[in-house]
Amino acid sequence: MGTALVYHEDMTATRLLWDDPECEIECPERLTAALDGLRQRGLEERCLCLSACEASEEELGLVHSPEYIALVQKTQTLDKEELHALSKQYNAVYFHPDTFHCARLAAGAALQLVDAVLTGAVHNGLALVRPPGHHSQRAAANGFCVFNNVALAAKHAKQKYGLQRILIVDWDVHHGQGIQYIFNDDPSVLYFSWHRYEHGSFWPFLPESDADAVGQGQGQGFTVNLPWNQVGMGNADYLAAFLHVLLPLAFEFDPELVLVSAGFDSAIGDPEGQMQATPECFAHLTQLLQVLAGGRICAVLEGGYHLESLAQSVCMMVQTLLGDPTPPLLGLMVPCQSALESIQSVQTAQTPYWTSLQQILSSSTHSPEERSLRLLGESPTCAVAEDSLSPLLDQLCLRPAPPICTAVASTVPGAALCLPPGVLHQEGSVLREETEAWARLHKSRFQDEDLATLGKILCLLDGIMDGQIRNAIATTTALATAATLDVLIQRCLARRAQRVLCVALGQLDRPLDLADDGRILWLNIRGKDAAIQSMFHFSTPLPQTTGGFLSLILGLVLPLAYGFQPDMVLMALGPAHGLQNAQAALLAAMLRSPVGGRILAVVEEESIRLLARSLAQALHGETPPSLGPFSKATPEEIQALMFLKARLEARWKLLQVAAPPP
Ligand code: Q9C
Ligand code: ZN
Repeated sequence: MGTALVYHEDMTATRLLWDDPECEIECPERLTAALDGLRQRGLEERCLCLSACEASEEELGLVHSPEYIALVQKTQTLDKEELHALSKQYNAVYFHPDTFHCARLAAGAALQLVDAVLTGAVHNGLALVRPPGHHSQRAAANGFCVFNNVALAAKHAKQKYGLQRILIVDWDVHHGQGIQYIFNDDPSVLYFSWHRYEHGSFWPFLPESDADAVGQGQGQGFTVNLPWNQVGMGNADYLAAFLHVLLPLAFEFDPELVLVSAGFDSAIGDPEGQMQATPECFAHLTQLLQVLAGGRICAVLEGGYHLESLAQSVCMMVQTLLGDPTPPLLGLMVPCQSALESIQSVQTAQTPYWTSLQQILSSSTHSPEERSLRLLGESPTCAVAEDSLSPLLDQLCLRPAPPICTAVASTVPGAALCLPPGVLHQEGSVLREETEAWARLHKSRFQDEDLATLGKILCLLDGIMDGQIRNAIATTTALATAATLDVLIQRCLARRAQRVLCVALGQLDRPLDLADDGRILWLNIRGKDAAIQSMFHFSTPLPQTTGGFLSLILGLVLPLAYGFQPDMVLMALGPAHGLQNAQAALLAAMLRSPVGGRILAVVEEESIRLLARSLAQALHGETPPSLGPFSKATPEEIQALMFLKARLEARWKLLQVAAPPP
């Protein structure tokens, strides 16, 4: 099981044969640049490489009319003048004698990828294709697109595998109106697209690209458009869109397969998009999607016209599909005013159809007027920095993946834990004297028999901080959990960690001497009421509904974690933590993204037998099990969350979710 890469060299054959400044950016070098990038980083050889085969006419017929297919077929025999004349009948399209062959390979590649994932040959994959597909319609080429590769993939998954819920995430910077039209009234395909819109003044200039286009008939609520009304959207804006719009809907929808219209013209440097998101952002977007649909992700290349930016973004995505840790996200984690307004407009349009959004909005504590004033005062506007590209592309961090993925040190016999293969037992320990010195600081709270365990846990922590181990699970006696967490925090700081995020569940008191200097962010999930000690220390109850739990993770924990940018996450499950298996796994899986996987989970030993396996699987990169059927958050759960968000968002800007208009 791994990652498929579907490609065929023939797809570099089609190219523009006449002068056309609009079309010249869609060139063969796009594919060779992406592939060279994958080769240089040793990523291609880690994939299962599949050679693309042409889609059959019958397969093309899943989306396109017989007349249109015949017309494209005919272009094989046209001369340059005839090709040029035909091209002009469409918007932003060029034909080449090899277009039919390439476009059939591109569609075929998308179908093969779906087959590879749905037969279980691989977990996920990327089809590197030209021409792109998402603008293409039943009987029309459009925007460099000839056949709609992703729409064909969705139809194929429905028809051949009987899938009932498919999520399409279109992160290309243009609106994939072709996909929207094809599934407009189909509730089995949830289509999400963000796109440069500028209030309708950007190509393809369609009113139906706006947020109020939600689908029709049975399909209402299954088209989700997020129009960007300014250029310069960056990492924080894209993250906010995922955390506050796409992921809540996606969890509620519960897809069986995720298709990504993976256009990288939404990345920094692209002449079409003029956006600012750096290549690592696509690693994060990919990892966030990996918690859905059992990790079944099929990505198909769409746009992306800055060769260097495209190649790096493709590498970031493939690296993440392969399971490597995400590099840190650069930049201030503050969404811009215009992005917040766009997010708000989608929420308003989609609220009638999605329970998960209704709750965020209905309980907003701010009046709309107060809200827009505050946002105006606090949030920067988007701007494209002149020479921002090369430094950002240069400093792209490619930390090597640690040799050991997940390690465990347990007070409970290993056999009792049913750990998945590939998880290593930690035998090493730091020196006895060192352990004793740390324990002495907390004399009353460590028993003699705890010392051996503490030595091993400290060794795990060192392994993670030194890049030898990606992440780890440790158990402690219930009594020693708080003291252990205390020691771990101190040792992180002693080892010069800049920022440590502690997510403490259950009865774990905040260490008394915990510094409030911004180096520790302490979130305790326990008890009945939310409480705030400072901008870095607070607590909130554990929701009992799936809706409440998801809102806690997507609406609070992840925005805080991304805003804090920790070097290390300590996730502690103390006495009476109350987390179920699937909840613990999801929390661990999602906390990996903002910290590049560096999590040390400390679990009191009473619950470890139940939790160890799924926790280890999640840290190891497997998709967490389902939380079960979606249940609506209770008013109390929402109230607690809103209480915290309202007070914390002045410091933690990724928490911002704009209120609906009056
Ligand atoms: N400067 C894809 O990315 N030209 N197609 C727009 C605005 C057409 C983009 C002109 C862009 C088509 C797959
Ligand atoms: Zn595009």
